[in-house]
Amino acid sequence: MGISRRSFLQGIGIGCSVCAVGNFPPGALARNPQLAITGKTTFTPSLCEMCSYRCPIQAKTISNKAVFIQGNTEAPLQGTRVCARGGSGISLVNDPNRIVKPMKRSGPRGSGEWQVISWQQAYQEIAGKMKAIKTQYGAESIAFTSKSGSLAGHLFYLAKVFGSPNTFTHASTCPAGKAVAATIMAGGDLAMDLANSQYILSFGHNLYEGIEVAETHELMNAQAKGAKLVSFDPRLSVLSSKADEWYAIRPGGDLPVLMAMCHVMITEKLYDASFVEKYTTGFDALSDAVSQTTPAWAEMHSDVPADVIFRITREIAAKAPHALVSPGHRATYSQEEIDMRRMIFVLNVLLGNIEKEGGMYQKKGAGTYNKLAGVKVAPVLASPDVSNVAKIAAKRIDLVEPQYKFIAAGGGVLQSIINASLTQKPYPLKGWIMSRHNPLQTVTCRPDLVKTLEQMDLVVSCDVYLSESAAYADYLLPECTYLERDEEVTDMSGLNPAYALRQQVVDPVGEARPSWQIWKELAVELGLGQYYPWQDMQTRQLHQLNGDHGLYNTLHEKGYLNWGVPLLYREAESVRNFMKKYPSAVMADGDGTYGNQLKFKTPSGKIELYSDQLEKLLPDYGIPRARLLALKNDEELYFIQGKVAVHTNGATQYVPLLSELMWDNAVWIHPQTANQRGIRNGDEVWLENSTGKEKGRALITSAIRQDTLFVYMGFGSKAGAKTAATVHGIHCGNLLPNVTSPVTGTVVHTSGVTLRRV
Ligand SMILES: Nc1nc2c(c(=O)[nH]1)N[C@H]1C(S)=C(S)[C@@H](COP(=O)(O)OP(=O)(O)OC[C@H]3O[C@@H](n4cnc5c(=O)[nH]c(N)nc54)[C@H](O)[C@@H]3O)O[C@H]1N2
Ligand SMILES: Nc1nc2c(c(=O)[nH]1)N[C@H]1C(S)=C(S)[C@@H](COP(=O)(O)OP(=O)(O)OC[C@H]3O[C@@H](n4cnc5c(=O)[nH]c(N)nc54)[C@H](O)[C@@H]3O)O[C@H]1N2
Ligand code: SF4
Ligand SMILES: [Mo]
Repeated sequence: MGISRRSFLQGIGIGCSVCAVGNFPPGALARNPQLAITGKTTFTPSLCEMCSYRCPIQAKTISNKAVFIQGNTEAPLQGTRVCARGGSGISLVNDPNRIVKPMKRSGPRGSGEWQVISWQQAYQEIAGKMKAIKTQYGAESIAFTSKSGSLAGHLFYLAKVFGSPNTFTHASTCPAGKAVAATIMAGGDLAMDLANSQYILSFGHNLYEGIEVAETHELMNAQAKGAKLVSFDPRLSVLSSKADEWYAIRPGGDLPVLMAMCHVMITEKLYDASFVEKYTTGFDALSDAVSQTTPAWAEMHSDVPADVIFRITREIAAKAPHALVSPGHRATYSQEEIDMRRMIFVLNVLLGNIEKEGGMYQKKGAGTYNKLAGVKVAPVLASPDVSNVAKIAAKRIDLVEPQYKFIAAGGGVLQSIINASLTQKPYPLKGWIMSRHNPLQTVTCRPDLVKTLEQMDLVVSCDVYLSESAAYADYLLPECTYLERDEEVTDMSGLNPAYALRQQVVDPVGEARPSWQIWKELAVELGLGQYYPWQDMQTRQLHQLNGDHGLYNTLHEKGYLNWGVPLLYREAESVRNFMKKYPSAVMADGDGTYGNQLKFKTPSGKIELYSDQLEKLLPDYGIPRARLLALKNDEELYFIQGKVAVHTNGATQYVPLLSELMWDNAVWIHPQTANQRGIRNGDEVWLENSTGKEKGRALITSAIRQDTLFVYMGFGSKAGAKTAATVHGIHCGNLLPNVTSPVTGTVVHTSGVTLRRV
């Protein structure tokens, strides 16, 4: 594809926005007269929640008003850095348009007519309706959904004591693809040592816009030290613009390129044979599977030139093992998700980069670390103190098909709520309790989701705003923002053990409450109070810390604590440092490493390049076979999406500072594609397919393939609170049919659309 990365798009104007700030510059206050408050100043360490990455932060408050946020310097990878969204948390907490009292719908669903009610009335009426559904249809007829994290734990515990197995996180709309692939192959997820990598391939992992401050910063450091970054993305993302090479890959063309790279690695014997021999099974079956997947073949399916595939494979192999292929974060470009993510892990294995500097590694939590050190280095957290809860007999609505056996229950296949509701199979769903979740924006197929919500007897949303989905609820329960609540201790271990804590920075506004309190109080109203022996968050934290008051106080004071030295099992120097620090540590192997400690929770105990258990379940999926299913028809263009640096998913469009920064998601259109349709820059355009029709504004740019349209996700809400950023732009869920990829159960985020001028 002949797009040069120099012809960078005009008019987007958003760069990588991870900014290091000094210690609370005085200008931060002076520039904003609203914040020129005087009084007692405090600094509280906590965790951000402007996205679910939860970076360690430190918040400055004056007289109980949050005025400034920066990173928590106790966390080495964070420093003072936060991203634009993290810094704007003060705009969220101080926003007069937040929902701060419980509300009950007074008009039709989605109409926006509400009446304020008391917490007591909310609990009584919701509990009454839940009991009625339980009596008529069974407890399993209520679905509980939440973004994963500590909040999900409390909602899912309510589901459990109430008797419903149907709990879902956002996983099947986000990271489940790589998580399932890692589970099948390596028995669990692997993390990246980006900072020390010398050669990095990204297949749409967009770390300079889909920001996670620590990882983004590590990538910046690696590049500063001279690492080569190659980006495959159908459009020139900010990451692509900062890469050494960018290839405008055809949407869904990743699997062929990965298989061709694997083909070159094997046929040219560039792979780490001793690693493969010692730690893997299934190499011969893998070699067979990629024997025909040549770079020339991959070029036909991806538009990435064959000579480029040859060269890049040789280059990265030359830098092995200090090189990696990013497993990516968000699913899912095509129905071949499981094979695509598995092939990424395969390439990392062939590079022999596991537990090597600049490669992939297993996270080392306190349990593992202490065992190796032969002493208690870090505290091991106690699990929540909860009474025995009866096992639920009812089966989940999803995960019934054997192909889904690798999906973590609790995460589940979120979009099966649509299928079960509309087909009444395997049984009808009559209630939906959602927390920190905006499915109308973030799941798929908005029209079917509206039908799903309309046929429910009860819909409850716990949110900080009247989101598009909350607008379809019967009850809106206002959670206080992350700066107004305490939460459990979070495990943040990486190369060594670490914990962090979210703690209250300011008093909650209005009657907003933390959701752990809301679900506990609702449980009491349901007559399930006996399952809640704990008093408040402090008692839970103290229980987690095994009653260690000293540790409790230090964690509250610092907000983030880590122990020991970074440990990579297969790096002799790392192991030497570890053994020097802990004289009682397990002896190193003959070669001075902990290579023998590297184990994988798979049936063979090795990395399964070919998975028997998967092959038995689904003969077609046992080994990548590069069957590429069509993502669009011939008349259509590919429709793809991504994150923008200054917004989070379908959430921050409500936040004043961010809504003002960016309030529309223009449609990226290649000049030739626009010319053919008489479209000029700024024109209004229609995007349409069998799912829906959306009106947007054209951004003509050569930073995208001719056959592809791109928008940033999260705009164009059709209901809920109105801000500049919710009323403008393209609603992605209205252009995505409900398609699930096999084995991973993830929603496919690529579709086909037609394009014309309004
Ligand atoms: N088309 C398309 N769809 C996508 C994606 C895509 O790229 N394209 N990306 C996917 C990805 S990666 C993800 S992770 C999902 C995310 O989708 P969701 O899981 O729905 O998460 P968000 O949109 O981040 O936030 C959901 C809601 O949380 C509310 N909220 C914020 N803070 C709090 C809080 O402290 N308490 C409570 N109770 N509520 C709060 C916000 O107001 C918002 O309404 O979307 C996925 N959907
Ligand atoms: N600023 C910001 N940061 C965030 C978030 C946010 O909403 N905003 N969300 C957080 C969350 S929940 C997540 S999951 C991560 C997400 O982090 P990423 O997964 O890195 O983010 P996306 O922007 O969704 O990345 C998708 C990229 O893939 C490209 N793409 C689309 N189709 C294809 C294809 O077929 N092949 C290839 N190779 N590329 C394709 C898109 O153009 C886009 O650049 O970011 C986290 N950080
Ligand atoms: S990446 Fe930004 S928004 Fe997300 S948690 Fe970190 S600072 Fe907050
Ligand atoms: Mo995500």
